[in-house]
Amino acid sequence: MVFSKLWLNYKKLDDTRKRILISCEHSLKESAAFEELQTAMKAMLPEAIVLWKSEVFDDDSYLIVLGIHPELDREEYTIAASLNITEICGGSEAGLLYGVFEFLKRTALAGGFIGFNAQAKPSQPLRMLDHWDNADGSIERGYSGKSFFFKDGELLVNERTVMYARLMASVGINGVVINNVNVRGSAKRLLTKDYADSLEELGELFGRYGIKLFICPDFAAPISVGGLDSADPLDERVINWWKECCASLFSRIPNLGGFLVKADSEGQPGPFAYGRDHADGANMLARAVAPFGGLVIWRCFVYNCAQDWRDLKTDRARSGYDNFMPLDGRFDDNVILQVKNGPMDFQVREPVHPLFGAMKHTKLMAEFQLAQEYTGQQKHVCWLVPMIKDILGFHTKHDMQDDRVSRTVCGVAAVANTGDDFCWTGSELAAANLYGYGRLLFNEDTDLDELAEEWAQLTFGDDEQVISAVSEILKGSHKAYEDYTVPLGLGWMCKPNHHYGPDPWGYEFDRWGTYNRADRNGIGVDRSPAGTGYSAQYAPEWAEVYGDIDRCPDDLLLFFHRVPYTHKLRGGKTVIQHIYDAHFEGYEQAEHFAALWASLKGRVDERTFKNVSERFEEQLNCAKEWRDIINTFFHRLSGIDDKQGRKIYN
Ligand code: GCV
Repeated sequence: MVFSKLWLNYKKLDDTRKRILISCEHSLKESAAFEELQTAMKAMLPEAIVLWKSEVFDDDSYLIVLGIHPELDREEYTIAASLNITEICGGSEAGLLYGVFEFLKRTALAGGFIGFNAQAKPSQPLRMLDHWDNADGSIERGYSGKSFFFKDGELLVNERTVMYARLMASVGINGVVINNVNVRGSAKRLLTKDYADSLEELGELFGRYGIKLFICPDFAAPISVGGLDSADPLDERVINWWKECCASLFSRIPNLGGFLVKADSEGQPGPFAYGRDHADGANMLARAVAPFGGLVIWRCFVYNCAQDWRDLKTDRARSGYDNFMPLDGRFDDNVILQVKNGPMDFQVREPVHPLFGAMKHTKLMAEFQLAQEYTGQQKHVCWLVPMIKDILGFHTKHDMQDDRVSRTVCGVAAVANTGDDFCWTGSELAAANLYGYGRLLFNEDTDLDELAEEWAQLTFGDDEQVISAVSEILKGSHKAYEDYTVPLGLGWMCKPNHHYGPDPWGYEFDRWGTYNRADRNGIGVDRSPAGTGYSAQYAPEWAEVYGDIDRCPDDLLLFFHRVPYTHKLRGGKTVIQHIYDAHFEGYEQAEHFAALWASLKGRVDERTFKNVSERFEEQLNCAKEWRDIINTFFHRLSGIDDKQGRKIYN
């Protein structure tokens, strides 16, 4: 099995010491923290021997003391490092492991042992990755090969899953959902004895790295695997079926964290079929997992996906709030509602979901998508971490002490961008999303310039030119992608179904509630109070700003308002001129990034160079399509020329 170690590919240190001494209680010798340290030290100091609790401490030794200090929080750590001795303490084995990874990271970046003190605990309690892996080995919206969790219906636990757990723990992930929220095929049987042994084994492996295992159950399992004729959450037979199912599941898999559920959404079964609501459905499952400390994470991605485009009143953006806000306060304590970052569906630009901060009596989690479904499918570089940071830092203006999104949630999840290809993420550069996501959730104040450089150095080595080029590419990539694709928050100008490449009217006459309403007079969707009323779902301050065409931020203008092409943005340009400029400039940026990457030939290894170069070639072809199709589309509709007279095809 050949796969990259990504940022855990430790390089040799500039140090000649002959002995690494690891001192700890006997019980910690079996811990992942100890093992990680051992593995890393062997790679960093290949000539040294690694010993446990040795007495021989001299000038030729480096001593690392590991301990558990219960007065620290469970996932907290402290590090006191010097040139000869380092002491790492955790509030539990998980905290200790995070401390060890932090020590290793700083040592790797410095190229040798250094003196520093650190104390940290995660900003977010729940830091999850959701895999959309199907039991047959395919991945919904997967751009990195096949699943490494499933093959032909079988659940895999092997070297690759061990490496996965190490990588995830190293950036602080503490919960992983292994299967698709659309539960298909054999995945419906995950609840049965068929998967008992492999789930137990995977659960144990994850547990060793501080990661809870989650699965997506089929809401209709009482029918699909239980043989009942109903999945009604208020039916006693159904309730008992789930209770028994969970009792046996949790007794077999002690490290099971619970369930993630997509119900009544895009064809998935749910409580609506029985005239029940989402609180009925979620609470029924929550009561079945509660005796085992389990959680039910219930998704709010519920909307009418059989809409008529002629219907101008129904607004998909409203649906999450409309469905769930009236249920605030009705969910059990162990239910968490998982809310996508925006009201539509992981577009390159959307407003923050209005449920954050609004549901004051319900636990919420934010959901992002590292899999770049709408952001270039891991062929285009699009570093999403700055966007995630902005959204988590967004002030909801709801009446609360700290109104930032990050403080209104008890966790964050992201759809994973991994698969079984050599580099895990299709493009080697897409791993920066995985790394940055985890690090940001652990420390939401992380400096993004440093983060980009740190990832580049850990991944590609110490060459300054490589680090600076790669971090420049990452940092500018989201803006460039937004510029050459969909303007001003409009969304949905991609090709239907697979969502790659431009098609300005691809979703215009469809059933998904995804319309831009472009015509010769103007563009955008009126979601102000005079339109669909969506803007009123925000706290009053934002409702006023978003609802007012003159105060709405430029980058969301067309999400909230319908305007003529000659409408002036707050920055002074007309909408149409902005569209032309952004598309030409975005493409030029992509060209600049490709050239920067090309300048690294010979400075990164040949395979990596080829992997990224091929994707840049594709990115440029596709970006040119976006530029020319979108510019031409709007030129034809508006009849207004580009002031700079650049080439637009007619
Ligand atoms: C897993 C979008 C994607 C679907 C995905 C869905 C969801 O609609 O295109 O593939 O289904 O989101 O988040 O449930």
